[in-house]
Amino acid sequence: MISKQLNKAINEQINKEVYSEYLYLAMSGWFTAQNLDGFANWMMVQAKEEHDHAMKFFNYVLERGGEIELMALAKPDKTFKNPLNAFKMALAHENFITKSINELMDLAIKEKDHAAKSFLQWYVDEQVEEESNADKLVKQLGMIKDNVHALLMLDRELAARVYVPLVITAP
Ligand code: OFO
Repeated sequence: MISKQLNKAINEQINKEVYSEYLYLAMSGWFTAQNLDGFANWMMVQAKEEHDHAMKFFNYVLERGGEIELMALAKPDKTFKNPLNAFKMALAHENFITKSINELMDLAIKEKDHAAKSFLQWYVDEQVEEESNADKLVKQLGMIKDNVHALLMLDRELAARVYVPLVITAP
């Protein structure tokens, strides 16, 4: 059984993951409005992955005999200065999520909850990829600057990203 403290912290993390979904959905909508459909696709795939991250936590809480308590969602921005600015925000957000996952892991270690540690390791590893993906795009957009041709080439590349659903064990 999961401790009350870890249960509460994971419920808060579910909110952060659903907010991530919300944020990337907002960015996807904005990119579509800018006629950058590849960027919009990348963000839409990201939003779906965030939903999976939330659901993986959701099922885990129930599997460990805990209680789900959903919290109010914050409102993400609806417009972004430019593509680089949007990806800088995405990277900053992923850095924040990594910190939050690490704090969950610290708590599981403190509580000697080995099952939670094993479960959380997936998120620790996932965050390496999350930060790296956003960081790469921040760097590429930094190189592109105002070069519209290069921006459209990157847009084509990002159109190829495909959503692969996460296999989540039901409680
Ligand atoms: Fe769930 O990893 Fe991004 O936020």
